[in-house]
Amino acid sequence: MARKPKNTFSVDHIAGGGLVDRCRLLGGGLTLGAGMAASGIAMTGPTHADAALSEWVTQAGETVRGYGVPAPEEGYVQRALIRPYGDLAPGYSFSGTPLQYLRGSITPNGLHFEVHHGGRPLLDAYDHRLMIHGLVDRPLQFDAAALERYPMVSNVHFLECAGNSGRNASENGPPQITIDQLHGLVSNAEWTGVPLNLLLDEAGVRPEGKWVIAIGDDGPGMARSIPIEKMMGDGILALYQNGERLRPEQGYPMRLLLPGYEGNMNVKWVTSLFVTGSPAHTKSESGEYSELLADGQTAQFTFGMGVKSLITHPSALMTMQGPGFYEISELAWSGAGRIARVEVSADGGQSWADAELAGPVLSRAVTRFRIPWVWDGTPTDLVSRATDETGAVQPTRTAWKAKYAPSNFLHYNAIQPWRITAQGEVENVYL
Ligand SMILES: Nc1nc2c(c(=O)[nH]1)N[C@H]1C(S)=C(S)[C@@H](COP(=O)(O)O)O[C@H]1N2
Ligand SMILES: [Mo]
Repeated sequence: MARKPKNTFSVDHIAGGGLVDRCRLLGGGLTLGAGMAASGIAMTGPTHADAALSEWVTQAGETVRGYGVPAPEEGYVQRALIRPYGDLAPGYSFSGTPLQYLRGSITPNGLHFEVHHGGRPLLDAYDHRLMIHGLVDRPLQFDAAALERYPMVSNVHFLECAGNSGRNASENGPPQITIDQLHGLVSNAEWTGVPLNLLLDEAGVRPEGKWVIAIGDDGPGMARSIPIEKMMGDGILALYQNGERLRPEQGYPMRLLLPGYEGNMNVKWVTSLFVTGSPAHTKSESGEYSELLADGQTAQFTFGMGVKSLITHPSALMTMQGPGFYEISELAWSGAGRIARVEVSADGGQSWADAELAGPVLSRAVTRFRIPWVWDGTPTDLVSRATDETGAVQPTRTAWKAKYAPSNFLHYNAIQPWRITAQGEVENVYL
């Protein structure tokens, strides 16, 4: 049988704009040759084997070290620092995960996004206590050492700030900023800790105890009311993040981790869980984190984050390296469960193809999706749209805006189109 000729442009297009079937690409003998442009660098001159020995192979290398750090060449991979009020409120500060430089689904601990309402407290972790009190039979307190003796669980979950992507809600947009600045307040980690139901059961929640008011040991008086069912259901008192103890930025020595719930409910440096019969209506929930709706009403207690996806490669302010082959790579997550599907369009939403998911697809965790694409060099819009296992579909910006008052920017989960210009520039657009 004749072998398939190499370097032919025999791509099965599965939707408009150059989207390619990934099975054909990786399993079907298709090679990335001359027609595909994403080929390796042609070798010229002497091979490495012929060349003189490099300096570093003739001497001993560096010795072992106690805690590894990234290669110095990767030093530019940093969180985007965002200080809305500058020196007027230096503690009130965020940092965005540089999604444009990451290719997996887990966020390295040093790059997990941060939101501090009053700065990262310089607390005494050895003295730190968590109190469980209020409507309980036995008020209890725990330090981190005591908690080490309890059974723990490890689960991968995303955390997303309710304000993430909110700048896309602006009528003065679309903002031309990189994806870490625009969408970086989402990260994904494996959280290990003690299930909260163990601790609440030990304290003995009384039948009238329906809510838990959680307070952190930092300045800004962040406090949230959490339904007892969530705390008892899948709430975790997290002590570890991707295997090591929590980073100070993430709430060391302990934080709440409420899978799928908006970031601010995941109280860091948590020091008090006060069991009550009704919510406290703290300023964090009545003032800061309630969405003004189109009809003038306020949506209070919108706990879960909506279904969402983002193309990270390419994304805003990147420059394409000419026409030819690319892999479009993207992230998707939902506060309601697993991601069921992500569709991608390379022609501004006229036609769609399913992206391939890079498993495991976990509940309320970030999933990476990929789809091959051959760009013909003409201007086009790349779009992705996620659906979760409950059937919820990521809305268009127009549909999202119609729900809310013009000023609202919280819980922004609309689809994100990226425009590829003829010059290969990538821009943020509203479709
Ligand atoms: N005690 C305390 N908990 C807090 C905050 C805070 O400022 N203080 N910020 C909240 C907000 S708004 C978010 S989005 C998440 C961010 O978690 P991270 O910084 O670990 O990413 O923590 C929440 N928990
Ligand atoms: Mo947040």
